[in-house]
Amino acid sequence: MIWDIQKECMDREELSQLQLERLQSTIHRVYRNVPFYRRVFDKNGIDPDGFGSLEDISKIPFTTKADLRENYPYGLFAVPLREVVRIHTSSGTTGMPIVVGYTKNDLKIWTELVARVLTSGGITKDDVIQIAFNYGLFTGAFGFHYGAEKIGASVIPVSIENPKKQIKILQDYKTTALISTPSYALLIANTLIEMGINPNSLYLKFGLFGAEPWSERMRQEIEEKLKITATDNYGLSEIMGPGVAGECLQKKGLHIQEDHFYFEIIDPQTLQPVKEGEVGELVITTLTKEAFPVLRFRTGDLTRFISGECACGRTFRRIDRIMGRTDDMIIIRGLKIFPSQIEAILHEIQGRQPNYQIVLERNEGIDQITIMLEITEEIFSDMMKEQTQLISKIKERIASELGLPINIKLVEKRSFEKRGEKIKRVIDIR
Ligand code: DLL
Repeated sequence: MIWDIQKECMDREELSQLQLERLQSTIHRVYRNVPFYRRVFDKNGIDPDGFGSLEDISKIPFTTKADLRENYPYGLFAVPLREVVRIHTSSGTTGMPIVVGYTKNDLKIWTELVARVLTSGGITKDDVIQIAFNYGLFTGAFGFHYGAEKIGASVIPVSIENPKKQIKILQDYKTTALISTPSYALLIANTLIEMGINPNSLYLKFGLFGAEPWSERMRQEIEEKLKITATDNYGLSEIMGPGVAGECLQKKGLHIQEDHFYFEIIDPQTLQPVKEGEVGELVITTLTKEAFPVLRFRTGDLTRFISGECACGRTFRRIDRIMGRTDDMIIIRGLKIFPSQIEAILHEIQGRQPNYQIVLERNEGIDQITIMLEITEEIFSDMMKEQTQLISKIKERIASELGLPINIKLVEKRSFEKRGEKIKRVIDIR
């Protein structure tokens, strides 16, 4: 049996009706229970009864990360704390974390939605799932854990460990699916190769990866090195955690869970909806959340809607893989650049997924950009010539393709190893 797929195959009209009813009830709930939203509605003269169609959502101002931060820790909860049965936080790479709560019903829905994305990534009750996300305040591990149990798979809650220990468990426990960040999966794959272990000797078939940006090239590298099918999973704690969107085995975009969330894509500058298929910032409204509902939350994540039907049969729309974050856009000397553009060039030159950090500094009023790039032991330990050649090749390519003069600093292998946590690519100390 394919778990619950019928729910993702709704007729569009029926879906819009369901979304509207759920939106109306969410609006009433937040107006009644969340002083922040009541103030927003009253200040803008918005009548909570004035939502006769989904398009009316455009009357509501966007909710930003700053709004959530200002209400730290519990200011935006729509239920009393005694109704809350679980608390997580956003990973908080910048500033204060955002505290999110779940009622019993929220956890039930979260579990169901994760079960859906696991199923769409190929997982069944016969799988043995190794969860290599950090168990803690981060939503990744617990989210996948309960979803996988709901399907009836066998869950191994390894959490983050050194890659050799992960590999021992992959081998001994006959793991069939790995769940982690893509960069950690690649670290495990590279460690496997260094240890001389043949990936075909493992039982691994599937990898569900997410929580940080990755590229199609990186997917291919992971799939080849681990001999698996790898799918992309997207989510964020402010909305729920993993389970917001996930790829099916077609690997042509991530299906969004439209019966529980309303998705918009806007131009981050004009704040108007982009044209169908254009890239913009993803905005999400929760439709069923009880403890921590949010209206028109600006995720900061850049993507686009993918049009057309998916061969898997799900009718829920798809978004493209996250292309970057609005706040990761590097604006330097008037040029707008995303780390993914630099990454693609590094990948091509090195022939494998690069491990790097981009440092932005200001020297005597002039912005400088330095790429700290990890290199292999061979290149690092000897051969000044090879190092110099590599540096000038990268400099030339970046100058000609992005029009940007850069500095490069080569660093030893594993300088940025983050043991499975999210990798931060841009350090701005200007
Ligand atoms: O990262 C939830 C999650 C856990 C998703 C496990 C998937 C798998 P946060 O820690 O709140 O929640 O971080 C959310 O991470 O706004 C994106 O910028 C980024 N992100 C999440 N998934 C992806 C992805 C979890 N598949 C923030 N591709 C989001 C690119 C992603 N970026």
